[in-house]
Amino acid sequence: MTHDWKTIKKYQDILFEMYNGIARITINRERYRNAFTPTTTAEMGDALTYCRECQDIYVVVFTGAGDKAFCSGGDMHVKGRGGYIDESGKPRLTVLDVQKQIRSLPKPVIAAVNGYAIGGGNVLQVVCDLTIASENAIFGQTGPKVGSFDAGFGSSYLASIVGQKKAREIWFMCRQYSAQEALEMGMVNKVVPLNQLEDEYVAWAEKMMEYSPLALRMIKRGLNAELDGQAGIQEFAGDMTMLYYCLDEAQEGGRAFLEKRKPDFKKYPKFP
Ligand code: S0N
Repeated sequence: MTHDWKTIKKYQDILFEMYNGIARITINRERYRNAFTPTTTAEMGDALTYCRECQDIYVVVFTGAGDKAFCSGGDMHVKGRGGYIDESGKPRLTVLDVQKQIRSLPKPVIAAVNGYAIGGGNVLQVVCDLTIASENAIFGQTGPKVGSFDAGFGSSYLASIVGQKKAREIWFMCRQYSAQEALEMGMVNKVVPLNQLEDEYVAWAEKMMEYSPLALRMIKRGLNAELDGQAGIQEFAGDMTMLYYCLDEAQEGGRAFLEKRKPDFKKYPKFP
């Protein structure tokens, strides 16, 4: 079944749509197996910023246009010295910013992998919180073969999912893996026939939408914090501060300062 997706905003390289609290970002470069350029990643970043701000969006889905590819990584046509060359001639590696935005987004992100997830395209699905793949999906890294690599999330976060030996195999051997193999190594959560992919990710998103957004947010923060060092702790602590600011105890401090009196923190409950 296809759902009644409504366009949120029009872009050049992506589709950005919404259905029932779910935002869907589709890389729309089918001609190039949905490879991304700096324009594509800038648009993905802009859409993710919207998703962060919008109160009506609960879950974000990434997918690719057509039935052949989710994403084939950086577009080789614009790969230059120092990065992928943007329209003004500057080299950029802006997919890294998109990866950070996905991990930082306080809402679940699902990758709906509908074909090849190769190179930076595989890293993109790896950094999403959940991955649902169609049976025709194929996963792999090509970096050492084509003169690139992602030694950040693309390697270390991958290793935290599939294990160090398997991550090294994936990168050193540049093999391609079937959806079933990806499932067996824990790189995807579920495999379904291609014609059931949309129903499946909508069902997963709608199930999560029945649950407490704040609980999901804090779980995501905690899982990230374990791996992301100080940057992860900063985000986790930021959300703790947000929650603290919701308490009367936190309000008392600021109020007392403005009223030029000593704060009275003793009246607030202390849990054992
Ligand atoms: C995906 C593959 C396996 C699909 O094979 P298939 O189905 O046989 O199709 P093809 O005939 O090969 O492709 C159809 C047309 O699409 C073009 N095309 C495919 N992929 C790309 C691409 N990545 N860039 C540009 N064009 C692409 C083909 O050329 C073909 O066009 P025509 O019809 O004109 O011949 C197969 O296509 C494949 O292997 N593709 C290459 C995949 C690959 O190697 N990707 C890795 C690219 N590198 C990265 O992703 C770098 C990582 C990265 O992005 C990064 C890392 C760290 C820090 C920053 C960055 C950053 O870039 O920002």
